[in-house]
Amino acid sequence: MFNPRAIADLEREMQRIGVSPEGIEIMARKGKFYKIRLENLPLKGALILKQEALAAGMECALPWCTASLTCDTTDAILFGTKRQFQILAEKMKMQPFKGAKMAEEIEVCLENLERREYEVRAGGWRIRMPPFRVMGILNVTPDSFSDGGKFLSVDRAVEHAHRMVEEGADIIDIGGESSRPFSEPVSEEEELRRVIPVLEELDGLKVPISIDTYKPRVAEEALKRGASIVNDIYGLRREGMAEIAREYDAAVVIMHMKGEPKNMQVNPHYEDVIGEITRFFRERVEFARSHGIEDDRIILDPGIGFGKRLEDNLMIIRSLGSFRCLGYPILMGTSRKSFIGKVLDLDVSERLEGTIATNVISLMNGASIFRVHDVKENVRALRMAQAVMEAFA
Ligand code: 7PJ
Repeated sequence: MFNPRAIADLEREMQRIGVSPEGIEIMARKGKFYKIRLENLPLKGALILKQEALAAGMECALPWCTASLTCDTTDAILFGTKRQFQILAEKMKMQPFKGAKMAEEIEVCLENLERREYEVRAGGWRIRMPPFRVMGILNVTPDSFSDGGKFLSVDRAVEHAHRMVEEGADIIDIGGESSRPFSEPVSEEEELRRVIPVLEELDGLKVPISIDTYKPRVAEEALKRGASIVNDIYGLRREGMAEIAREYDAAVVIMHMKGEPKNMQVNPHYEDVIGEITRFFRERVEFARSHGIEDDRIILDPGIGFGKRLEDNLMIIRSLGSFRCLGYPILMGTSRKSFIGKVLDLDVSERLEGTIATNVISLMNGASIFRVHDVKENVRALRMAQAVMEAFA
């Protein structure tokens, strides 16, 4: 939808034919095309919104029930240029039936969609983006689907972590419970037994460590031993997790998952996968904030493969940009996952190229952090993609 590169190219082309700086500024706003969805609007407010949108020369799509006046609330899809959105927001500020609230939502979303830089605080670390960041996966489980068992001994896990850092990993993500589809949970004790010795050996590592767990106690023990990010596939839904993240000033990855690993791939179904994940993110962000977790400690992750069909995963990668409306950096975990195997008909050991393709497109669509097994190869591909995206920008 909104492509900052295309705008930069448009501005440069105007410069080349000698357009004045003032003129470029005014006109560039008409070259930025956005789509924003507003939810749960009162019917009367939505009808005013539609009138004002049309008056500004843009569009506001509403469902049939708003024309027949048979619903009380509705969603709306707005699309138009940045200039048109600005005119619309000014007009809506003065309107009744939640006009001011809609105006504010439009302005906040517009600002977030244009945002290109994030800084995440994780314990004492500050993680700036861009550049993109790569999170290297360190599985210390006997049953992880792609490298299960390989890094079970502490020494080998530690060695692998160091190798990933040498290859360009900016974060090391340690996990002691497999969350592959249909897997059974492991006990807290077993998970601790797997991850704690590795964490102790990684003391002093020169990049931040994240702990891939949904168990508050495992998170706490890891944070005590130097981890600074809680990577939670349950999105802080387990009792006590938010409090612990807050207490240790950790950053949190809030991931979307439908169901649990045990049952998530049993007939997953969405009416509207992007809308559903967006609502989940909004609710979870509010929850995190209400527990004292600050905005610059929050990372969002749509949870590729967690209760999603092939078409859902593909749609999420395509539509990633719309999550940027919320204003948080986006993490993507596509590495070697089965949707790649389905498209390419390839076994898990043969999914590197597919992983790279999904990561490059996600980068272009606004993702900032990439969780991968193959650090060196993904770093190279993403750096190359970034160079093309930033050429002359
Ligand atoms: C993800 C994860 C992911 C985040 C796993 C696997 C399954 N954490 N942990 N995002 N996936 N944040 O690596 O295939 O996609 S475990």
